[in-house]
Amino acid sequence: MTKLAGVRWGSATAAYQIEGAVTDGGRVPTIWDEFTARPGATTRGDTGAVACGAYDDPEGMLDAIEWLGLETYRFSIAWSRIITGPEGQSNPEGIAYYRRVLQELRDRGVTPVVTLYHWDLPQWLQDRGGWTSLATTDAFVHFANVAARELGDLVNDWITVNEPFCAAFHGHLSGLHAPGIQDEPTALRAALVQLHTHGEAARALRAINPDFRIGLAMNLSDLAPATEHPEDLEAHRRADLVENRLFLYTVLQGRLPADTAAYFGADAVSGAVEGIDVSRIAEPLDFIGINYYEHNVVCAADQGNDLVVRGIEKLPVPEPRSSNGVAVRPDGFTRVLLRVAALAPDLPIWVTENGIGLWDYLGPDGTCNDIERVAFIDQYLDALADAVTQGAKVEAYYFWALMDNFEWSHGYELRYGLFYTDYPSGRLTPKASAQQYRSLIAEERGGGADNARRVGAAA
Ligand code: IFM
Repeated sequence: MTKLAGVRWGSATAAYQIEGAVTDGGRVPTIWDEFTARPGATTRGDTGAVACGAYDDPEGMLDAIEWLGLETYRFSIAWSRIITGPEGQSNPEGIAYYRRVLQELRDRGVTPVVTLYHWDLPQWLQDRGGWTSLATTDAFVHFANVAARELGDLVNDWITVNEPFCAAFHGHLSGLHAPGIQDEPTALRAALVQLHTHGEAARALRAINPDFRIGLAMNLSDLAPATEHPEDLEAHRRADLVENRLFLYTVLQGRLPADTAAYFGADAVSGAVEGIDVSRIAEPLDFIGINYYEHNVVCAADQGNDLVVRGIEKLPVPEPRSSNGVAVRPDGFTRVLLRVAALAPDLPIWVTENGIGLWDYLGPDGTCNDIERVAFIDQYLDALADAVTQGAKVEAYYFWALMDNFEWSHGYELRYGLFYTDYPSGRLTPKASAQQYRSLIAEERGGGADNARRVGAAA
């Protein structure tokens, strides 16, 4: 694995997915509290009310990080724990919680990367228009300023927004995510307001400390046309516009892809950019965060079967695939990284998420033998090495996730963790994949199995 010598090894989580304690510590309600209360919104009606209990007791999480020997840990801070309402008051209890986690990470030699927005918009902002309103940008910049001032002595690396595609198109078109709206022009506006917010927040953070490293995390999918027929090529282009180019090109180039108006319509585009200077979205980045999960083959279809992109059908995904039907295609990971590298050759890439959702379980001996995830890690790290060999400047890799957590509309059924979470106790058990990732990190950091014992706490 020496081709990956320069890569920093990490894992990731997000606030609503792990913290629980949604009414404690001065936290105010978010769109996910409201959404999960709707009948049928999530599998079995699961909510993030308890999750992994990381707010009440972060020790298990911190021990897991140390046991793995992670060099870096990516997590999000909940806007709703830091700013408690329209007047912009900050909440000392929320700030104290994150300071404690950050100090513990520092004491354990782990570099934090903090995501500011991982989908948990305060409900009071949703009530005033949410991601369709530029007032949300102002509120976010205020939150970013408070976070940077209160936590900036313990954090140098910031991610403004996570996966704006999902927050925009699943939150406002498919309706699978909070706030559960189903309207295409609204989704496009939500995408643009988030990108605009990213640019404004990046400038605000830099003004506070020019040494901060700032990026955003976008999920990009690897898409292939089913055939070379012009209709399928056009279907592929449409899917690529909505899932990839709208975000990637706009952030890197400061202009919308040329086919945006042809797909969404001129009126929707002019509504989406109202009050926004698109060129300012391309604020220079210190790194680009790439979350990679999806590979799909698409063809043209009148009715279509995609909840977001019109006029396309995604073909059935052959084995191997995750428990929720996502293709295991490491070659797609290589392609996505090389695509980004070709567009921005000098920009460091941080793989801010990569992982697989499985219906994991503990066997009678109390262990979780997640052989599919073990194979996944082997294959995807080979794919990462291929991309690096071909010129992708990858500096960091964060496995999603550190531990099983609240998987949005899938609730707790679908598990992504290296650690198995026992709900609701929050007890963590390392899966076979955690053992594997730990050994790999130890080897990469130099020192093989002996070092695995040194860098990790006792199991
Ligand atoms: O759990 C999510 C995460 O919050 C965002 N990226 C994809 C993960 C797996 O679905």
